[in-house]
Amino acid sequence: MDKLIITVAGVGAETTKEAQPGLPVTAAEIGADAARCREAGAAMYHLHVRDADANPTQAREVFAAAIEEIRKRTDIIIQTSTGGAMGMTADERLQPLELAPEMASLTTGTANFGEDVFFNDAALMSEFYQRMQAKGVRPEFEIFEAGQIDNALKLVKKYGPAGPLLHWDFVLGVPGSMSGEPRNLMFLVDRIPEGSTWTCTGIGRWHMPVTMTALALGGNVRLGFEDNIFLHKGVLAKENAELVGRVARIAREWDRPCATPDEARQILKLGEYAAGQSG
Ligand code: KMH
Ligand code: ZN
Repeated sequence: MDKLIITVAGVGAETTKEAQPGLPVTAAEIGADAARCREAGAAMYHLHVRDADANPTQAREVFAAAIEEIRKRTDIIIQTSTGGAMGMTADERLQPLELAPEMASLTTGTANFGEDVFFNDAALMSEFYQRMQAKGVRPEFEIFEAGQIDNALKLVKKYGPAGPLLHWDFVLGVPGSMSGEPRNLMFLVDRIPEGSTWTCTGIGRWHMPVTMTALALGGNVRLGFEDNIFLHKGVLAKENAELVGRVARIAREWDRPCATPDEARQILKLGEYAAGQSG
């Protein structure tokens, strides 16, 4: 079994400082957070950024500042969000790709998201996917519902691969979408092609059930304040690294040490793909 890749979704677009005082929002705070998470066992950082008022933004220059602060401090893999926040346009959401990050998230389908709808129609998905191919950015397919796997596979069939393997992230427990029951994760993992790599995250109370199921199945895990702000029921985590440390500790007890960022790059075969390559 490969080493465990822990991804930290440390900022998100929906979590507020009021709800989680430890939420990193400035570029320097995000850089320091990523470095502490890396020390605690994380290999990847799923990056959202905030403007001066701590509101979510997809502005390229705000991403650039956060990436610079992360890079000053750590070698963690940076995966920029193309999901952004509810109601953003496709053009806004695409901006961080201009910085040619190592990876970026790509949701392949529309999903109910609490009281809102996270909009990703066929035209948007195709455009995002092809833009990632052109820039040599590895997509992480963010799957909230089962049919989104089929949509991702259709993109690969139509436009060609965007890397030597497919990497998936199952996001379970968003109100309005698939829950984090073990049987749901097992069903999704069963449907992705042989040779894929995958991670998963449980939203809110689903954090630990999804994490433990993933460890049992030999998958990877994502966690952090985008997805869950609590260490225990009613007890806020002090920082993202505290959540990383707990999962790293449990995994070690199961003889599954954490991958370093470079080990994760090898497992995911990052870098084995040139910009503009397809087919
Ligand atoms: N903020 C959510 C609406 C992503 O990063 O790609 C979407 C999201 C997905 O966070
Ligand atoms: Zn996100």
